[in-house]
Amino acid sequence: MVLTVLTALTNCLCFSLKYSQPSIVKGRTDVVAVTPWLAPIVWEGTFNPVLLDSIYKPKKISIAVTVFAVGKYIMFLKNFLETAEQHFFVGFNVHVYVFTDRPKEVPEVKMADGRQLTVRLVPSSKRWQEISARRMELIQKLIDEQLRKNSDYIFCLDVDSKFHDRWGTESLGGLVAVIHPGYYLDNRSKFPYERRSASKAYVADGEGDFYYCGGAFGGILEEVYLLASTCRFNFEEDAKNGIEAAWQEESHLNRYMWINKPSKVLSPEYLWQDFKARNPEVKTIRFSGVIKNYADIRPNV
Ligand code: UD2
Repeated sequence: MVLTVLTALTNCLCFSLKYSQPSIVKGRTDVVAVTPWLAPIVWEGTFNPVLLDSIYKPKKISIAVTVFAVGKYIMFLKNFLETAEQHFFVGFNVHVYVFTDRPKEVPEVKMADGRQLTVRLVPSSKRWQEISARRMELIQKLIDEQLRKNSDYIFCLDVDSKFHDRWGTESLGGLVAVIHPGYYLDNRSKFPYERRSASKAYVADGEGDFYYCGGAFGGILEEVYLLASTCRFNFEEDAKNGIEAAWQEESHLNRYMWINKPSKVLSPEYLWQDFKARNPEVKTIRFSGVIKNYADIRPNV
């Protein structure tokens, strides 16, 4: 009994914290903070970061991050890594896996204790669609070969992006998806899902919950493993039939999340786009895609 109580106390530091009393009748009223399947939708003002960190800190969790920087996209890596040091799971164990064909150009970025970077070599490609889509296969392999030994959670992020504000323990969950900033005010008939029924990424009219980003997703290893292996399988099945989904792996991810509902949904604060003006409900931007000239950086148009 004494042992049980002691274990419970060391599992959370929150008993020693003073924080405002939570309410179930007062909170944000301008946004929806829960999906119809009861997954939280994370917005600024819906969580207490200090409380959450105090719950996760004693668990000594480890977070893996994958980021692909193939060809000219290597130019985005420095900013991504430097801003991750300032905002992404600060104070936690983070292991960044950089996939690149240009290992010599990986910048030196000073990382805090408990944080490290590993470079994994990948072949170059003449088609950006292939680079983007092959990420699922390489994420699946990384989990198989490496991560089960040393990580609890994984986030898979686009490199042409940077952090501006906290992205931390509030984002942890089984299967985590980010709502795309471009479509969250639209009717689902406008979502750019794959609409050809011959594709394994097909989402029919009148179906789908949200439009999610291909540029950020994550969760516990086994959930992301299932997502990555399913999307990879479906992508390859499509290829055998001469089909490439409208938005490559993003289309397959959207189909997957429709069938397998995410257990946590991150609001567009977690992947905004720098060219877009901020909407009033977006109180902070945590991570955003930088403005880029596709013609300059992609290997093909
Ligand atoms: C969207 C998605 C992206 C992906 C793509 C469809 C967001 C913010 N972005 O962005 O994740 O789903 O649509 O395929 O949701 N890359 C390289 N080298 C290249 C090309 C791509 O390393 O030559 C990597 C890099 O990590 C990049 C990612 O692939 O961040 C996605 O490519 P993108 O940013 O060009 O795709 P984009 O802007 O169409």
